[in-house]
Amino acid sequence: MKVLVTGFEPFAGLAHNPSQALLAHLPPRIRGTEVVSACLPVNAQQAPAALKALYQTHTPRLALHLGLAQNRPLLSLERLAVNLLDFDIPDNGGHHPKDAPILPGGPLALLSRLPLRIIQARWAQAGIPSTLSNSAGLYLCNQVMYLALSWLPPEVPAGFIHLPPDETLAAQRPQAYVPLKTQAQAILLALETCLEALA
Ligand code: PCA
Repeated sequence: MKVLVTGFEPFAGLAHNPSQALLAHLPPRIRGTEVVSACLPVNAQQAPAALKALYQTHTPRLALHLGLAQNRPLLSLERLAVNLLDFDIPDNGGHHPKDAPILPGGPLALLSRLPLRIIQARWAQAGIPSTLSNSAGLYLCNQVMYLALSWLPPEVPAGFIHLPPDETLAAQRPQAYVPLKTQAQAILLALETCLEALA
C-alpha cells in the first residue's frame, strides 16, 4: 500500500504552482511506505478521470491532495469539501461551471479525514504557522477534495492542504510567501503524522 500525494499544474495565467514543484521534494518512502506523487490538470472534466486512475492504479492507504491558494499567506488545512462547482475564472480547459454539483445527489459536504489539529500542532512545534480553513473554495481543489472523500474507502485518510505562494511566485509579483523548502518540510511532517495515526 502506498501514500499518494498530488499537486496541480499552474493555472490562472501563472507559470508556476508550488503544489506541483513541491512533489519533487518528497522522499521515495516515508516510515516504510512508498510515496507516489502526481500532478493533476486544472480541468474540471479531466481531473476526475486522472484522480480515479491514480486510485485504481495505486490503492493508496493515505491520500493527501495539495493546491495553491494564491491569496493566503499560510498553509491551510481544509476542513471540508462541498458538493458544488462555481468557478470565478475558467479552468485550463475553458470550463466555467456555475451552481453545478460535483456528484449529483451526493452529500452537501464531506469532512476531511486527516488529523488536522494534530498536524497543526506538529507544524507549530516546528515553527510553521498555519490556519484551519472552512472553505476549500468552489474550484478544482474543492472538487478534488470532494471526489477523494467520496471515492476512497472510509478507512483511508484523505484530505486537502492549500499551500501559499512560494519564493518563485513572490519573485514574479511581490506578495507574502513561504519558502518551498519549508512547505515541503510541512507536508512531510503532515504525512508522517497521518502514517503514525494509521500504525
Ligand atoms: N489551486 C486551485 C486549483 C489548482 C490549484 O493549485 C484551487 O484552489 O482550487
